[in-house]
Amino acid sequence: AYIYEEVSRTFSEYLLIPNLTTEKCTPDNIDLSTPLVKFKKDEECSLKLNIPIVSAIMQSVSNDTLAIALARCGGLSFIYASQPIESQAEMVKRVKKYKSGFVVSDSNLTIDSTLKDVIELKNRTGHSTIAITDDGTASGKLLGLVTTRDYRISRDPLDKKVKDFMTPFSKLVVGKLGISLSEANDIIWENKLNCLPIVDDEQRLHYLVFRKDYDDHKQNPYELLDSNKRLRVGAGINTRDYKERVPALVDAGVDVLCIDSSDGFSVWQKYTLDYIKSNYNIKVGAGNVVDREGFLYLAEAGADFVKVGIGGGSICITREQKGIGRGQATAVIEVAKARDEYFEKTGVYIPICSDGGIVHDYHIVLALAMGADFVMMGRYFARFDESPTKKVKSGNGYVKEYWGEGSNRARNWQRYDHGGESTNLKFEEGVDSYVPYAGKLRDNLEITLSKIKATMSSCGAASISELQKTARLTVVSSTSIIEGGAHDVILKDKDY
Ligand code: MZP
Repeated sequence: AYIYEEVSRTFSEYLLIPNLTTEKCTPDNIDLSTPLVKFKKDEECSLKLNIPIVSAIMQSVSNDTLAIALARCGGLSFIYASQPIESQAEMVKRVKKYKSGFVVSDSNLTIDSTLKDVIELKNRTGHSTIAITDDGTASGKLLGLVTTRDYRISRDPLDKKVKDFMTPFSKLVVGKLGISLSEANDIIWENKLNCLPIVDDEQRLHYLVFRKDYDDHKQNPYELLDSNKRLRVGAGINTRDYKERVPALVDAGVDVLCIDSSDGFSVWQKYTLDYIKSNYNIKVGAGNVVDREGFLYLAEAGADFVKVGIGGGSICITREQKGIGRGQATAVIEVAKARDEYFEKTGVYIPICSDGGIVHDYHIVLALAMGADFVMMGRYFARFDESPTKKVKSGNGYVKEYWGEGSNRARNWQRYDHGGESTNLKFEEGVDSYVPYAGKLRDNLEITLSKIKATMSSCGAASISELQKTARLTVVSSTSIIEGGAHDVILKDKDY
């Protein structure tokens, strides 16, 4: 056997050493965009992320709700593959149908509707504003709006409150009376407005049409859209039913695919890539691998990006069950080196994704500094309102369910498939667990991104590629890890 001389290390064993911080890399100047798929030297990458974060291909993480929330913040979800083809394609379609900035159009309320109908709809949808059209459809003429906000619509054009509210819009396009709700949507969309004033010929205000997502949404600068203004979405696939699954996902409008496997260094991945590349024009990532050989195999097989990581996931017991895997930091460092050499040799840059094992926000920066182009996370996202799992009361707080794809609960045997006739999960490689509930994705991600930018600023890097080139990392001793937390003080919020 070949024995590697160096120890296999994980993220917590490293720290970054600050570089000179300048005006160039203040948090406001930091660019978090990153390539998602391969591109040639001197060419623009055709598919980029606005932030270097994607969500895991897991039942307990990436459904359409989470995909919409994440794409609206600049990242991307890969809708989980361990479900029937039709339901996965439906999820993709729902993300592609979502039009950020859409005002309420599912009201089905007409002028004959009662207040009870309106209240029922408000309670059911959680929308703060309901539009009423003459025929109850989005193309009908707007007759009125019902809102719970205090800048309530007034039919009185002289109302001072409304006038004040309208002032900031005076330079922007306004809708004309008689406009349909869908026309209003288009104007809101085109002009990136949160609210559209509808006026008559004498510019007197009659209605304000709000964005559906007005409550929690100011236009997000990171929002991940393509040319037809739809959110981006990815989907996982496996090496068994790809001949049926891929066409359905492509028809549904998926932007990018990823072969999902716990061990991607296999001929099954090559066969899957061969088939997709000769029949479809869609980008597809492959993995997971943890070394140079695995990366080169998938690169040669045509992968558009390569995912790195075996056994580091929070719910993963692959290392205990099968004895395979590698410390995530060591795996990323080696694969990134192979990726850079491959780029030197061929002029083709293949992005790599560090998948699993991110415990602290700063681990994301470590992964990027070590050469990853983006990270994939499961546990992180499972904690949020938007993940598909149950929120359960625990003590004084809440937890959310989070289970691995290799657990008996998910039974995703295709992810752990070694070929042959067997179509069963023979033994578990993942656990069923809880994670602490953390609220809305957007609020948490904002904090994470601020931390990433603060760290990059300290490292003197204004972009991810600059961080990859200039970062300096050091291995830490176990005693210096203790020094890194609060120590030798009595914390005020602890009971003694
Ligand atoms: P984490 O973010 O929870 O640490 O790790 C998520 C990653 O763990 C996933 O993207 C996937 O690669 C991996 N995973 C998912 N299910 C299992 C399992 O059941 C697993 N063993 O290892």
